[in-house]
Amino acid sequence: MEKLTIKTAPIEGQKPGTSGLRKKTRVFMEPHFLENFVQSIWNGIGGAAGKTFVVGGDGRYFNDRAIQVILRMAAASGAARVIVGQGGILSTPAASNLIRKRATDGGIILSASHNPGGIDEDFGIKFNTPNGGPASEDVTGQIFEATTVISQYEILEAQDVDLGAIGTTMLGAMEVEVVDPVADYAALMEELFDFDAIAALFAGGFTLRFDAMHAVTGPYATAILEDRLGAPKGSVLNGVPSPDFGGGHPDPNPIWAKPLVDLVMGENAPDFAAASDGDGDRNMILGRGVYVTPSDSLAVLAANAHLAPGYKAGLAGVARSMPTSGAVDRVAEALSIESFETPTGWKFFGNLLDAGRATLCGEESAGTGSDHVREKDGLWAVLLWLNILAVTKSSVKDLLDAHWARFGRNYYTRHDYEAVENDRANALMDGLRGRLATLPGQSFAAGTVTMADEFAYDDPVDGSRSEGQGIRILFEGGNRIVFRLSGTGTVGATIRVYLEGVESDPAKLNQVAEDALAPVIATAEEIAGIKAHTGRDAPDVKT
Ligand code: VG1
Ligand code: CO
Repeated sequence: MEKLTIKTAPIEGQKPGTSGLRKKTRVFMEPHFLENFVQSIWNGIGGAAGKTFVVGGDGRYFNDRAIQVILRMAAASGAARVIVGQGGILSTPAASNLIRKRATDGGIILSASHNPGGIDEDFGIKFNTPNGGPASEDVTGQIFEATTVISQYEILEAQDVDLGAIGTTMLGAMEVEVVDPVADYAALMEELFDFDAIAALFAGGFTLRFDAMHAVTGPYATAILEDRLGAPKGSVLNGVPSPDFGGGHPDPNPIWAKPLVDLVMGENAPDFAAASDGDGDRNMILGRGVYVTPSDSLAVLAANAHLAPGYKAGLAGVARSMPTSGAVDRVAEALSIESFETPTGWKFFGNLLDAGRATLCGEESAGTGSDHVREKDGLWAVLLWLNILAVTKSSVKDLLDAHWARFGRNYYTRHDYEAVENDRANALMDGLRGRLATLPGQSFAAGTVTMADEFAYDDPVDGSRSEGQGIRILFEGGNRIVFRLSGTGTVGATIRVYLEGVESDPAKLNQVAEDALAPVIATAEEIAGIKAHTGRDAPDVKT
C-alpha cells in the first residue's frame, strides 16, 4: 500500500458553524473538498500520528464513501487505531460515549443532523475532542486556519475496508476496529435508568410510538425500547436508516414529524410519543393530546431527574442556550442550584459539564442531555421521561400541568425564515443592532423594553469570550424576543425569531402558544420589520 502526497490548495468556505462544517453533498464530493478538511483537522490538532479516533455517521448519502477516505487519510498520517461503528453507523451521542469510554484522542462525526440527506441535499463533518464533545471555538478556529494554508494532504492507496463485520483489521500500519454501534450506548443507558420500572410500565399496557424518521436512532430505539424494555414490536416507527431519510427532513418538530403529532392528538393516541433527528441527538416529546416544547421538557426533566437512578444524588447545576426559555431557570432557583445561559450550540456546555458545574443541559431546538456524554442525546431524553413517568405513574399531560401550576408557564414559539438572501438577513440584523441603544424605555404591545443587547458569553470555566451570539430584547413582565442567524444552514441565511412570554395566572396556563404570544409576535415584526426585509408574509417553520 502506497502513501500518496497530493498537492492541493485552500478551498474557500471551510469554516465550521454551530455544529461542524455543513454543505451541499455535491460540494463535499468535489475534488479535494473532504480531503482538505480532514487533513486540516489533523493539522489543526497537532497531527494524527500515534492517535486513536472514533469515526461514524448517521448513514446519510456519502457517509460510506467519506468514511473510507477518512480511514485512508488517518492511516497515511500515522494514526494508530480508528474505531468505527459497523456499517459506518454511529449516532452522535453513541460516538461521544465511545470517544470517552475508550479514552481516545477524539472523533469525527459525519452528519448534517436534521438537514435532509441525498446527493442534492446536505452533508456535514464535525470533530469532537477527547472529552467526547464538539470541538471548542478555539479548536475549530485552528482547524479553519489550517484550511486556509493547506498545500497538500496524505492518503493511502488501498482497497475499501470492510465495515460490515465486527472485528479488527489492518489498513497499512493502522488498526481499524469495527464495533457494534449500539452495545456500549445501550449499556450506558441501563446504568442511568431503572429499566425494570420502565419494562413494568410497558408490561402494564403503557403505549409508546417512537419515530426514528428513517434516521440513525432506528437500530438504537429498536434494541433498547423493543428488545430490552419490551415495548411491543411496531412501537418504533421508520426504524430502518435510509441514505435520504425516506425523502424527508429528519427534524423532530411539529412540522416534519407531523404524522406523529397528529397521532397523539387523535383518537387512538399512545400514552407517550417521541421522535429523534438524523444523528440521534435531538428529541421531541409528546403525550396523549399534548406536545411538550423542548424548553418545557428541559424544565420538567430538571425538576424530576432525581427519580432516575443515575441522577438520584441531584443535579449540580443546569445550563440552557440563551434562546431557550427561562422555564428551567425557575426550577434551578427552587432547587437552589446554579443555572447558566450559554450561546447556541452544544460545544458551549462542554466546559460546564467537564467542571461538574452543570449536570443537565438543553436547547430550545429539541436538544437535551446530561454529563453522561458530551453531546445532546435524543434517546436518553426519551428514557429519562419514561423513567419519570414510571415512578410518578402520571400522564405526560398531568405532569406538565402540575409543573406549570408550580413554576408558572413560559409560552414559547420559534419562527424561522429560511433561505433568505444573505444581504437581506444581514440588513435585518444590522437594523436591529442600530436600534439596541434606543429601545430601552420604549413601549410596544409586548410591554416596555427593559433591556436590549447582543448576547456575549464569558465562559466561567476557561474565561474565553464569545461575541455576536444573538440579539435579545427583554420586556417588563418577562416577555422576550431573540433574533439570530442560523449557523447550520447550507443555502442563504435562516433568520430565527425566538418568542417567549411568562404566565403564572392559574386561569391562563392552557392557551395555545401562538395566541398567548400574539402581542410578542406583533412586536417582533414592529421592531425588526421582518416582512419588509425578507419579502415574506409568514415564517417557513414554526416550532
Ligand atoms: C441549530 C440549533 C442549535 C443546535 C444546532 C446543532 O443551530 O438552533 O440549538 O445546537 O442546530 O444541532 P443553528 O445555528 O442552525 O440555530 V444538530 O442536532 O444539527 O447537531
Ligand atoms: Co442532530
